[in-house]
Amino acid sequence: MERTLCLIKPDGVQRYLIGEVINRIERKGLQIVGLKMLVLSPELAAQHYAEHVSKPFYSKLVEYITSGPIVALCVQGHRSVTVLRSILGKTDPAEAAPGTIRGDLGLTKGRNIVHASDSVEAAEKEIRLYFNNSELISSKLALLDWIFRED
Ligand code: IDP
Ligand code: MG
Repeated sequence: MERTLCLIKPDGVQRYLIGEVINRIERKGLQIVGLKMLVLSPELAAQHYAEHVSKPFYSKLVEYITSGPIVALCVQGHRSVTVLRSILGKTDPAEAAPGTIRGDLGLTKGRNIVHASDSVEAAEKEIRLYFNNSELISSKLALLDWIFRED
């Protein structure tokens, strides 16, 4: 089963949206196999957002993501990378579709509540930044047969 990384960013935590985000992930049928709360160091933020280092918004982005506690989730399930990105919605919450986390709960890119890996390769790298193997659960959901059936 594919795995991906989700972060509930500092605004999501401060706005009491941890449960809301987790609820949407679980209701979709994806499984949370790793979960922790932490404050990102500038070093880990730089590793996480290395691809954006030359962007004009980079320093603000690092300030944002290190501004308070975040929740890191390792999420597992059928096509979880694509599915989780669609649950989140477009990067800019002003343009994100209603029904998505960003579309329903956010307004601007600088406060867009959540992160999700954008490819399987990125997911593997990002999961390793936040979790050791011993922190990830390998058991399957008891109800998986009722959630997932090969097309
Ligand atoms: P993503 O989070 O949807 O994958 P990316 O393009 O990877 O979007 O950008 C990473 C994060 O950087 C975004 O989630 C957002 O918080 C922030 N960001 C992206 N573009 C801008 C911008 O133009 N201004 C301010 N912040 C931005
Ligand atoms: Mg991204």
